[in-house]
Amino acid sequence: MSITLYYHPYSRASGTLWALEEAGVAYTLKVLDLMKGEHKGPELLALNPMGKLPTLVDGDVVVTEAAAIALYLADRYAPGSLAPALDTPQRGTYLRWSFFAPGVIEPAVMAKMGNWKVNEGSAGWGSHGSMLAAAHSAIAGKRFVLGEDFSMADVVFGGTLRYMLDFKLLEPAADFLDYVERLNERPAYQRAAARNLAMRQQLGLS
Ligand SMILES: N[C@@H](CCC(=O)N[C@@H](CS)C(=O)NCC(=O)O)C(=O)O
Repeated sequence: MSITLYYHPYSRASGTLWALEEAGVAYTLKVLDLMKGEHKGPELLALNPMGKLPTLVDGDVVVTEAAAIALYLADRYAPGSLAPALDTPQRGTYLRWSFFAPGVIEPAVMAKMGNWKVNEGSAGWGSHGSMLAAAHSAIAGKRFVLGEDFSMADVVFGGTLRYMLDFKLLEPAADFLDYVERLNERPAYQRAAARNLAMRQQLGLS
């Protein structure tokens, strides 16, 4: 089986590269130039009708959505370590914050940036303030989302926080910064960051 990640270094696929490094699997990057619109070409559209990155192909399996890809890799290649076993209480916490990142943090931040007028009771992401309170609670008094143990939920949840902080889309609260600092110490993250940087340089982007 071979794994291919459709990728661009300035996309969510850069976070998927971290997930792949954590999972410790071999993979090939297929670079699609977002500036040239290559992601809207027939090759990617046949795999992902959204024409978006990341898209992962693992043998006959196609997985899209950055969070789904990360959870897939953990279940498939690191069960019981990066993904808590199905019958453990940690599983609920693991899923909760993994879904919270794309389902609540991302749209709540977009809603605030775009000044969207929505009914907060109907919108799944609620209010920006309640999203923030919940996000702080996820790591309160803990090293990682599950407590002492790092998991793929940290790649998803923590990766989202890192992105939001880097782009100044979230206030740099001390607990968020400390948590991201802990994540940045992971050797797999450092390998991914180095590869993302090398890819940007190779593409003449930095
Ligand atoms: N919901 C998707 C969003 C993917 C997404 O929006 N990717 C961006 C790059 S970060 C993209 O491919 N944009 C190009 C486009 O839509 O034209 C996920 O979480 O993976």
